[in-house]
Amino acid sequence: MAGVLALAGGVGGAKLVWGLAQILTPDNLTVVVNTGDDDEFHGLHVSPDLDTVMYTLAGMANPETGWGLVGETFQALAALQKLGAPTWFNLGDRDLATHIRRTELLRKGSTLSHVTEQLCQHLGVRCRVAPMTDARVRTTVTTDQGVMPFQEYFVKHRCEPQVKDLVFKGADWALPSPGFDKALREADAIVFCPSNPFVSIGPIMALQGVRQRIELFKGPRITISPIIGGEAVKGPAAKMFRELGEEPSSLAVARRMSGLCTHFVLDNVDAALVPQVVKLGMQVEATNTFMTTPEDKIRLAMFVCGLAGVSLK
Ligand code: FO1
Repeated sequence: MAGVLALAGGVGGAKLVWGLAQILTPDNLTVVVNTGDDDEFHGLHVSPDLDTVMYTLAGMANPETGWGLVGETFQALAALQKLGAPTWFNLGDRDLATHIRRTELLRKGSTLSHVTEQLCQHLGVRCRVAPMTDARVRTTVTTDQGVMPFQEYFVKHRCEPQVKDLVFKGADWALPSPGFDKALREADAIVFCPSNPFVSIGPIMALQGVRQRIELFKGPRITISPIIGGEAVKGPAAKMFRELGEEPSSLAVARRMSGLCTHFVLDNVDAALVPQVVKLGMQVEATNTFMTTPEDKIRLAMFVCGLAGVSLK
């Protein structure tokens, strides 16, 4: 049984993934993660969304930020700063170990899929976690302040520049990773976690053949809207909608997912939008999608698995 294929970006997606991992057996959950945000810092390959998902599943994530490790220190970064290195991207001491290990294995010829599998195994993550692709795909943001790599836009400029366009460099030729490919063939249901539709789900959909394969997928395909009451729970999704010419709402998310999804889950506060989303051809459900406590995450995961018709642990 292949169960659920969950597609996720960083913090928001990781919360639902954690809930799914509590209620599904490990062989019934494959998590495929955006790698368009990946970048190199201090010569090290950093995969922020993969690490957010991995640390969350391992119970090691920093609960305040959602990314990085709990109880982290930043002595290496302070030392790098003293040596004149740019340190706007906050890499913690223990987090650096992940990037050193990943970079070493990649340099020895491993794929990002294999490295991710190894890291997850050592951290005790039991479900399958795979990068969206083993090829190099990089999200670049065209803004009123110029074109910049995603992390420069997100962290260095705190998402302040006005977004004019997003390009997923390399995506046209990038094939889905072996784990993604297998899950697309074998999963019973696909879940689009509540991640940024532009920069988390967008790069995954831009990979060669993926959109078409999801459109043709036979089982339930369920999106959980990352927009609640016109605002993103975290991150720049709402701002991006505005800057790219649309009012942020669950309806705007649903329009982007129309044709890809069979089911759309929005928050109770957006229940008035249900009839308009139904017109887009999806089964629509309203529930509490705001996740803070472990119970919230498990409850939403159970709701989603109920729609997906997958059996629980
Ligand atoms: N996000 C920030 O807002 N500031 C940071 O300094 C930062 C450092 C960082 C280090 C490692 C890592 O895995 C993630 C990190 N993130 C940081 C999060 C990351 O930039 C974003 O969450 C994602 O790329 C967007 O999903």
